Amino acid sequence: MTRHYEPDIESIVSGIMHGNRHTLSRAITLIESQRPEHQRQAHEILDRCLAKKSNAIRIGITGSPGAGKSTFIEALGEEIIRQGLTLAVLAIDPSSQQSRGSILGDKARMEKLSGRKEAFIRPTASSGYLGGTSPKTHEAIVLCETAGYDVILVETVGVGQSEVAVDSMVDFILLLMLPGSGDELQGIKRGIMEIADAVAITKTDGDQSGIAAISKAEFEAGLRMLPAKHPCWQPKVLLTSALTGIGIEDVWQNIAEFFTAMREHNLLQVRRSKQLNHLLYAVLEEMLKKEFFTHPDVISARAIVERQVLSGELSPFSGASRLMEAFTHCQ
Ligand SMILES: Nc1nc2c(ncn2[C@@H]2O[C@H](COP(=O)(O)OP(=O)(O)OP(=O)(O)O)[C@@H](O)[C@H]2O)c(=O)[nH]1
Ligand SMILES: [Mg+2]
Repeated sequence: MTRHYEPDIESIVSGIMHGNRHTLSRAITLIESQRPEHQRQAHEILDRCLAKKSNAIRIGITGSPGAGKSTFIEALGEEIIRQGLTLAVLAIDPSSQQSRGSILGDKARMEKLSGRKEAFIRPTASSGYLGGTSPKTHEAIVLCETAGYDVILVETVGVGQSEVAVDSMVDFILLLMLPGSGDELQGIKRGIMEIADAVAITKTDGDQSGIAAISKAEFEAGLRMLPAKHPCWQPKVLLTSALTGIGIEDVWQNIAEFFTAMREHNLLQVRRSKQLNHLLYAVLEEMLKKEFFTHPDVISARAIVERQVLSGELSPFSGASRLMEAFTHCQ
């Protein structure tokens, strides 16, 4: 069976290495597939791709639904291309988690960018993950790097926990906030602020500029209260508008400064090692879960155990142990 797929894998790997977009897309589809044989092929492709060194930088763009992430990426993408660089955008479709956003919508919002040969845009389904980040996103990043893109941008919706996942796979996190959202600092956004390497206040055009200046001061004060994420870096708050282009160049400049500082302090390599370690356990966790829930003995024991737990006959703890026993008995 393996032999049957070998020539295919060979040509896929070679296509990716030569920057063939169609092949890259096909390989990402394999990564996203739930079918075991596709997973095996994807992992074989990834193994080969990981062997190729890449100097790409990985940037996560996060923010609430409608904060302006896709439009911002379109503007930042133009700036990146202007710098003579290429970019891949992994836009995570939040539609399965939230009612807003759609794959088609994102493609339309990045219309200009998707027409550029220097840019590769790939909307991906969030497949039930909070904010859409899963090991699969990390794997897609690796493929885009192998295809030779200089900058990888990952768009995720900020819904609390998801940022922690995206933080484990990118080097720099840009948090996009709407003007007047300073009060969100008290609640859920605090966690996001802790992992932000920069905050961009979006849509500071029209009559928003006054409110934006107040928000900037609020976010700066908020950031000062937080422990440093990296000893060599103090996150900044920048005023931006994807509509007028205000601040977009400054954001890119800030990102470039970050990477210079990280390289000077040898921290980028440390971060990459941590990312690989995280991927190892994220993939392992996926494999274990799949193995567990598809095990025939677990499947047949589940209905009984669930019923017993719900009727109070069994505690959830004993129920979980019972399922575990069903799983490990036949190993
Ligand atoms: N005035 C103004 N409007 C903007 C700007 N950027 C985005 N918008 C508008 O804000 C709305 C949402 O923008 P998107 O880029 O789709 O936001 P998003 O964060 O990607 O949204 P989701 O992916 O659905 O979470 C759209 O109607 C945009 O036209 C800006 O800089 N200025
Ligand atoms: Mg979007």
